[in-house]
Amino acid sequence: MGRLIIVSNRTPGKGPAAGGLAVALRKVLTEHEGFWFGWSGKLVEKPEPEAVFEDIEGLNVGKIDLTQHDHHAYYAGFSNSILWPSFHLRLDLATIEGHWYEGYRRVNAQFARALKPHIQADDVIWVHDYHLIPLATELRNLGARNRMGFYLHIPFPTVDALYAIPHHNELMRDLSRYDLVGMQAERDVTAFRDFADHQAPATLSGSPLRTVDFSNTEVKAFPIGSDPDAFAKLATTPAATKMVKRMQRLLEEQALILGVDRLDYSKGLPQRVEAYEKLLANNANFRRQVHLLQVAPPSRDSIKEYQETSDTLDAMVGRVMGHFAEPDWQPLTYVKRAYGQPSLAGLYRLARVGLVTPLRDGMNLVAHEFVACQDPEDPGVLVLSRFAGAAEIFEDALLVNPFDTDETAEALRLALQMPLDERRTRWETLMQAAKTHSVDNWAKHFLEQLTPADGGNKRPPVR
Ligand code: ADQ
Repeated sequence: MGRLIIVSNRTPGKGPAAGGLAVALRKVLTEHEGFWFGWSGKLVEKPEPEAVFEDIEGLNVGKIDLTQHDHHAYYAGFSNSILWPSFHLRLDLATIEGHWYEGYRRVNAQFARALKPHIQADDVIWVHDYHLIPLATELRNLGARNRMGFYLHIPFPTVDALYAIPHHNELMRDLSRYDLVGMQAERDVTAFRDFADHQAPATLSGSPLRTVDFSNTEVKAFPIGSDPDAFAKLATTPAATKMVKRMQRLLEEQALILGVDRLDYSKGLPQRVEAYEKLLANNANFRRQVHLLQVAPPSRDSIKEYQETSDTLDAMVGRVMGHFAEPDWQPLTYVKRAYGQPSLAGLYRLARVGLVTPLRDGMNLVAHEFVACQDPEDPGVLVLSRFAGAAEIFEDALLVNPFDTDETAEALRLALQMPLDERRTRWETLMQAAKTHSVDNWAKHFLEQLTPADGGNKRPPVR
């Protein structure tokens, strides 16, 4: 294959990469040359039309600036107030403002205009996530005939939720301009096919344009993962061990139940606290024996629905504390900030239960990281939402319906009382799955599929 161009909303910054994804893609880029392209993070009054290229710790990065007005419509607006809630089946939390779509398309067109002059004929382009669905259309409009792949990090919506998104047909046509569309899970591919096979009948206008032709687009599940070997190592480093020791002193003999999430309504945090409340209410013997640590740094807090989730969680945490805390015992700790990977790895290792209960999630890397950090001799138990993509590969977790807080409370009880033999057997299978689905394998499989030995088809420009 030729060079690889990775495009995402934000380009990676300086310093240690925040997540496994950035590390894995960085590795792929060093193998294939090429560059990473995206928004610089800067808002300016009049962006330069040309991208600025910079070497960031050996990685070639092309960036553009955006206007505040466009960025708001594209990011907080269409991407995160329409696409994110709808794709997570939270139509009740979607806000629809018509002009956001224009801003979304404007930014995608701006990305394409700045990127096109840097594309060579045999470059392969890999576009990431829901912010950039129209990018292939915009690039093909400018004459690009390269192989292009798109990876959706979040779940694909059911047909009805998709129909609730303004301009959904254009978005689906945009997806048909990619050669390969990668999804997290089989359920997402099924939902996509459901749309492709049963497209809505023409409405009043009867426009024949309503049918989208996917005959040149391959759609497949490529479940993402973590770097389990790196996390396993990290979990026993001095930095991780320091965290473990400090926590052990605080916890004394209590079993730690751990939640780690961005503060997002899709992560099911209020339901999780409610399940914990039920565990304590139904099993008085667990009081003073267990402790829930929920780490949840705020995200997207300019969006009203995120602030509301934060307020709801504050109130629930206060309720559980008020109800169960004693002068010398606290049932839970809620920390609203992010931690570095070494500290997280230590917490994962110490936890008796990893509580990962999103209402809906593309994959959920916290589940992978938790599994990778366990002590093989004395592993903790993963309680996992069946609505996370991770449930398709971690069948040996205790799978729960996160809406059913009685069921989650019962899973917590089983996890806390699970005998060592069963914990080991389950963990071994989970760790095997985490290794099979490592982030390196994910990137390798996606790129192999995107770049067939014969070079694949050359698409004609759109116009
Ligand atoms: P996210 O919704 O951000 O990602 P997730 O996969 O769970 O969700 O987490 C991403 C990363 O953030 C993990 O590496 C985790 O360690 C880190 N993280 C989360 N909370 C943290 C905290 N409190 N402190 C420090 N680090 C924290 C989107 C999709 C997911 C999909 C990923 C990758 O929503 O479904 O798994 O992309 O494709």
